[in-house]
Amino acid sequence: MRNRTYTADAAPGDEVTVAGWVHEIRDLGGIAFLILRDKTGQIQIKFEKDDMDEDLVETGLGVSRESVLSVTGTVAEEPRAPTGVEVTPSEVEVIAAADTELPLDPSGKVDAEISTRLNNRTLDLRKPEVKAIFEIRAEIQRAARETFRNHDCTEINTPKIVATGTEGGTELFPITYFGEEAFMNQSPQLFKQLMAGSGLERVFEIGPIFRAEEHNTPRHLNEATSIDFEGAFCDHTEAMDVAEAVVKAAYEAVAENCEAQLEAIGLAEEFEVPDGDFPRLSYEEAIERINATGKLDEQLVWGDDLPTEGEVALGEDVGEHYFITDWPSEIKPFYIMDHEDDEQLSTGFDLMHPRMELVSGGQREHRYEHLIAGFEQQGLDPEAFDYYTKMFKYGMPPHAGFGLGGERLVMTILGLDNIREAVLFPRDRQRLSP
Ligand code: ATP
Ligand code: AMO
Repeated sequence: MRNRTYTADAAPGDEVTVAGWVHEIRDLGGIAFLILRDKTGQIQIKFEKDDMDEDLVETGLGVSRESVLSVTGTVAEEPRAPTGVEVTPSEVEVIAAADTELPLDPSGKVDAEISTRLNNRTLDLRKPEVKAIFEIRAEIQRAARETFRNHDCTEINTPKIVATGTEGGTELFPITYFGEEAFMNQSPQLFKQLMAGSGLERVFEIGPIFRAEEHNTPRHLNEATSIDFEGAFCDHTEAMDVAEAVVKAAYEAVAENCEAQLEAIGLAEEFEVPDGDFPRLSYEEAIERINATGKLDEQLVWGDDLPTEGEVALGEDVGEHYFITDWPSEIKPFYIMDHEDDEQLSTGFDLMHPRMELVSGGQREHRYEHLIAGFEQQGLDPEAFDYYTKMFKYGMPPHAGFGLGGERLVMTILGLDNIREAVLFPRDRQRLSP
């Protein structure tokens, strides 16, 4: 609508056309108020029944809640109105009437189960506190893009239909590709490495990853958004610096540019940007500290992967974002490089939020013979990865990178209980539509 004014921009004295949804109608008899809602807020429309055209009053007050309305009128100051101004209408048009039975109450007066909300996302996102999550998510992605660009990275897009997996065979979604077996990609891992060896050198991608994980938890999705980085001539410590910069930039951007959204979610007062460098603990220190908390039934020993309770215990102990470095080589993937002076120790790292893992990364094995040996050690057939491995024969520089879970970043920044709150249309074991 060419002449539409957002409700937040309607100023006293203006003649405006506002359009949006009927949030509420309060009929007090001789006077009635319609609250109209759009993406910027709400505005009161005043109907003085005796002084107004009958048809206009009937149209305005006869509509059902959540119908879409356009109202033309004059804006006046009114201290008793919710936003301090109100519109006296001269024209009212019902653009799209809503059923009187709604599956969900967008005014938020009636609580709804998450499944009802996800089944009716359009209505759910009319609630300011839900909409705010996705405005913040967009801001976080914008901040990530800007940070990568400031680190000389080029944004890339890699295929999501692939011939081979990289992050463990059990988590692949198989599909049929013109009669051939193919998979939904679990990670842009191999493609971003191929680009680190190309003329682009430093790349990033924000895109979907697909994992056929069987478990149903508040922090796993079967389709997630991965924020990936790969840089040529980088080691794992530089990759950690970039990961730290992206996470901090996300918090800073939210604090600076999303005041209204934080307000809507109820976080404006308590929102904090992490300060200082994120501590870097070795895996060995991490298991010692977890054991010292006494919170696990069994003590962890060198070589164990960290169980969820271990991550939680360590998160409570450290109390801020932290890295875990120098993991045992055997529990990191084939593409991660070992330390030169100790083959048992990898350059792999994780960046943890006190609540959960956010990032995995490391320096990559760029030496052809070592890479092939790594495949064999993990029981993978290097032939199947020929498209990848052969590029390591034509001048592959040392490189490092990471993958950051986009929804986990939003979830931890906003303190959301369930990762599904950070996705418009989540994919989990029970949910394939909408
Ligand atoms: P009736 O006599 O049929 O009850 P009325 O037209 O006389 O209706 P008012 O006394 O003018 O109603 O207002 C009813 C209520 O609405 C009051 O509590 C008043 O404070 C409130 N009110 C009046 N005008 C506005 C306004 N522009 N914005 C918000 N609240 C208003
Ligand atoms: P990893 O498998 O650890 O590493 O994934 C990286 C990050 O992605 C997020 N993530 C998920 N988020 C929600 N639901 C899931 N099912 C899910 N799986 C992963 C997590 C995790 O830390 N190729 C490597 C990265 C690299 O080395 O560059 C990889 O994919 O936040």
